[in-house]
Amino acid sequence: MALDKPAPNDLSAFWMPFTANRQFKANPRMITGAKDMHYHTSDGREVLDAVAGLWCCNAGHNRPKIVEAIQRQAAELDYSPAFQMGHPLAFELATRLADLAPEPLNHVFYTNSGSESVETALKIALAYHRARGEGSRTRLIGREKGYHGVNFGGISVGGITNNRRFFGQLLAGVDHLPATILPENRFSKGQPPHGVHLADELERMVALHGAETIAACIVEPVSGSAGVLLPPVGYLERLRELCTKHGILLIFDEVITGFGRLGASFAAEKFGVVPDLMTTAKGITSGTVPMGAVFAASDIHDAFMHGPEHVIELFHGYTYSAHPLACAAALATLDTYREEGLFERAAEIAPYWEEAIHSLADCRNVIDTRNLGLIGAVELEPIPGEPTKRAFSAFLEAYEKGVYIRTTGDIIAMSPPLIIEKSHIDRIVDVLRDVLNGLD
Ligand code: PXG
Ligand code: PLP
Repeated sequence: MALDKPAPNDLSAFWMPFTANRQFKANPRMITGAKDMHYHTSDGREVLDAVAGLWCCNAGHNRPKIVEAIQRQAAELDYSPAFQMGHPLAFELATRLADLAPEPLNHVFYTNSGSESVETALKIALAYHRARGEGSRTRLIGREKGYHGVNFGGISVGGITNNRRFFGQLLAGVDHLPATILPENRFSKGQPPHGVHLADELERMVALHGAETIAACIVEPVSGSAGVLLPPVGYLERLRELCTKHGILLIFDEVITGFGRLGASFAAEKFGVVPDLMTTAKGITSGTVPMGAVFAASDIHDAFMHGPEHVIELFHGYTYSAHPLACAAALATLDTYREEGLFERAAEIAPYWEEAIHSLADCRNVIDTRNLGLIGAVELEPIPGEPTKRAFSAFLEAYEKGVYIRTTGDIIAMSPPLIIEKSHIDRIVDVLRDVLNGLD
């Protein structure tokens, strides 16, 4: 039981990621266990997980089939190289993943995180054009407020100011589309109606730089980290159209939207818009073992399969690409998703989730509510001169009341495990209403 595990009394050595270290260590929130929809804390409480960890534990926590697969694999084959060597699970998993993805995304390159998936996709895009004799295509287009992980390529195409401003010049030759934020879309249910024209900004970039200099355009189909920014109706279709017209590769960063989050295997399936490259991570193993995967369309993969057969086609890869534990976890995760019909379940419960999120619209300081699939956001009016403080207070209060939410700026973001029940949704909303109406 959680209480049997004492909290450590020296917290100083661990430099925590994306955390106010001094504030946390003065008043730590220590998680010691988890099961299904809940975390267990060191002070013996159960906390309802409204975020699926960090948008990743889509099957819920400590699911038996996944746990057993990891345990079994650790005892059978702990590690094997993926450079010039192989192990069967890696191939089995790639086939399963390719079957899950829309045509023609038939090839899978393994990584260990979303950040690595993004670097991999950007490098494949650049090398692809070069392999086809279009080496002048070196520019990358991202989007303001986009999140593509924390490595140099990812923060260069990303558009979250604090993730960029401290780290120098970043990659050269990057431009950004505008974020899909329009005041007239406030309180929209599902995809907002206005803003397809924002995709036309890509035409301006083509006019400015010349299509022959642009390699790829990367967007999150629904952006998560910046606070749940949704694609207006028709927007992704328009981006696809323009990329095709100008020979620009379209990359969907599906690190969050992949594996059922929107009630479909991928956002590409949900929206019926297929990119040339698709980056994934998180839900691929339901967060249990670090893993990512980049899906490539057949023509992209095939463009590399020329030249002498003894020569490496792509000079890229990670020590832990196709790690056996990750492959075993991913296969068991895909089994769990399929056997429990979790993507369909997410789609079925999404209308209830939508109503629940929007029922918070009349709470104190709420300036927007938005949702899609099993993602929801509640945006608060910032306290003048103290941005982020109001939402962070809501996070602390909700945690005390037994619900874990996530905040970015003054936006509360939620993305629960796909096993969520209506009673859990009711509890999240009741606690949030209480918290919001009790805050200054
Ligand atoms: N792309 C997207 C679209 C992401 O959401 C990454 C890349 C990077 O993945 P890794 O595995 O390197 O973290 C992400 C990750 C949050 C939050 O609450 C979001 C992410 C990670 C941690 C917290 O907003 N997204
Ligand atoms: N740094 C050094 C010194 C290495 O030898 C390696 C891999 O061999 C790396 C970094 C890259 O590590 P990884 O393959 O886990 O990304």
